[in-house]
Amino acid sequence: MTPSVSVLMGSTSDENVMKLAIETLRGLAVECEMRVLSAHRTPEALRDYVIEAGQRGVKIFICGAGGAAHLAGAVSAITTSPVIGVPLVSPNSIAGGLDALLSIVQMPRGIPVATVAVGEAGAANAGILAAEILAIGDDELAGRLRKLREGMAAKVLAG
Ligand code: RP5
Repeated sequence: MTPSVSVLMGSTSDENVMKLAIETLRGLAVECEMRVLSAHRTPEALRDYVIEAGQRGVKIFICGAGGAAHLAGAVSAITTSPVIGVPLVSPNSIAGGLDALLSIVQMPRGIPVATVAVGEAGAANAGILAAEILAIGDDELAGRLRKLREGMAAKVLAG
């Protein structure tokens, strides 16, 4: 079965955080695939992959990158599928990932990237957001998302 979601990251050094997006998607029974591809180190391979993945049936791209984080914007330039950007803290980050946050969130008009929080919360939320987009046409997935929310509420109320 073709995965519905592709989880991309600019470097293997991003994997520790981006695996949270994958774990979140798997927890919701959403098929996904993962690739390490860089907008600046492997631009041709990135373009080939995004086109080929779309042809295979991948519907949403989650992109995590740090520093001058242009992976999500580059992917959004190639596809009209929804792109979710996760700003990461890289070894050369300034201001705790503010550099990546601004790079990802400040896309020029016309080429959108849905930007989530910096780091682990953002990676997990990217998985949930991708599932929520898919759940528009999938009642069973919508039910699993409701259960996830109910579990969170129960934890809070249990103190
Ligand atoms: C970005 O540069 C990557 O997404 C990573 O967050 C950062 C550092 O990459 P490495 O130098 O660790 O490969 O492109």
